[in-house]
Amino acid sequence: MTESMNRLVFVSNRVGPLGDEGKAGGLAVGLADALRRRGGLWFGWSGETSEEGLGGELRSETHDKTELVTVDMTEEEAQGFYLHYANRTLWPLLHYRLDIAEFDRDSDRTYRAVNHRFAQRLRPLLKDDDLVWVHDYHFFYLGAELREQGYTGRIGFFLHIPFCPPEILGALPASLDLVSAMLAYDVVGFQTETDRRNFVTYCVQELEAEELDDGLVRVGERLTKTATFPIGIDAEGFAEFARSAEAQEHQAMVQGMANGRAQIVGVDRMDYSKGIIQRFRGFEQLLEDYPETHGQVRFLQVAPVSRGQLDAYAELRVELEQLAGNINGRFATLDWAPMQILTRGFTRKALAGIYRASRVCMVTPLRDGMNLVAKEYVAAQDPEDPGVLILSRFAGAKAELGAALIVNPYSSDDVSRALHYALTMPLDERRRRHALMAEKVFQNTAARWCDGFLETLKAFDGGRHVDNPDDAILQKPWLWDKALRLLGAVRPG
Ligand code: GDG
Repeated sequence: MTESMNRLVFVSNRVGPLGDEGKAGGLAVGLADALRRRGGLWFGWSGETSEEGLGGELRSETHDKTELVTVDMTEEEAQGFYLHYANRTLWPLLHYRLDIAEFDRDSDRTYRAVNHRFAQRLRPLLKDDDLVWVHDYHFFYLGAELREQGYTGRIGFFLHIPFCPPEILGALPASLDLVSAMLAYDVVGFQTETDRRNFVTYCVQELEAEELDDGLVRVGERLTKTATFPIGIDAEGFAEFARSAEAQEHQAMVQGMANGRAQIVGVDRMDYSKGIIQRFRGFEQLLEDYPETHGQVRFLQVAPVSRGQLDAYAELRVELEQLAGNINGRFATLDWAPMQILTRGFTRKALAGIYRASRVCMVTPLRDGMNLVAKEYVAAQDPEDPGVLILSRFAGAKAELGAALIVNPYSSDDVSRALHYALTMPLDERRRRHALMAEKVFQNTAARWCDGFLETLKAFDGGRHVDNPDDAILQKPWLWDKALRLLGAVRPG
């Protein structure tokens, strides 16, 4: 573990919760674990809107060694920045969904303005030797903005979601500005090598960057370090959850409902990237192709509603509920309903019990940065009698969990065959596959992810050969010229 004297500063769209009863959201789960151990400052949006918005009062709460500082947005800021640009433009685009990504100039402006105002509010809280770690697709421009406001300390960025190939990213009208601004960070981290490569390829093809050894990318005088840091979970903690009284209660409940049938589970924020519709079709295909499974299996999909204000998400919910209804209508008998969908959330302990009660877990996203559910399922199993993980080839987790049954989530045949194989897999094969996956999950934890990123950030000073901070701008002529000139054009006031 890193013994660092530098204060840790996290920036992410939403901060907390630090407790284990937390809401759905992989980023919160990973960061809360890291901060509980190391302490520091966590800065982000309060989730509230007010008239003053980002110009309003900062709210601060202290939990042990961690200070959570939040600020509101105005309704307009929240709409343009969060609902529109982050979730209607960047989220689909970076998940390779050019077909549903929406591009418009106003939300692009609001997104940049919000990044600018966040930097203005954060800047006075920063000390020169802090390690500033900015998270995710909400803050591509924040590092460049902090630099412009004179911050010369180390700033790293980690992208929790995929980074799409240049052929797709190029459709974003602001892609040049966005990638240029990313180069203001000292370290840019990705979940997988595929994501990192897509980023570097964009830099080389579109920004005439030079790719050097050790993940370094040079554009003009500017050096940026790129690297992969696959995020993990607190595996020991989660395994303990799975043995807790609350977990056992839920395990017993699920097993009682299954009534001797093999339990299949899916757990996802309700999001089109998670491939839940395709998964339902794969399950339906199983019932069609293998009639002997009738009355013998039960599929539970836990899908807490997220981003419900967006049409695409509201429509997804309707479609999923209809599809589940159709499958039940088609195959159910008087004493058996093949599937159930629950749109409420559970505590993490309850979730651990549900995982442990399930013979098979389907993690079949169409595209996913990592997918922590896959790792949680592995950690929650009884190693003597473990369940089987079915994992999409398009989840970042596939790089570490190759011992899962890997499927193409778009192919109902593939999913149905994998399900059948999982349901009939002998105990020794289940144990063997589980042991291989558990080794990774218990080794590559959230703590290791955090330490790995911070060590890299602390060690790297290649992008900051600046003796006199006043010279900083002169040393990055390309960056300032190309990226910040454009930012300047949209800055409020
Ligand atoms: C993003 C990236 C990346 C789900 N239902 C409940 C609940 N959850 C928790 C799960 C898990 C988390 O939510 C979901 O994490 P994922 O990693 O699967 O997905 P995203 O939310 O899309 O996260 C992803 C992640 O960031 C981290 O970098 O892995 O690729 O998309 O922890 O357990 N938690 C509770 N009740 C629920 O009902 N308490």
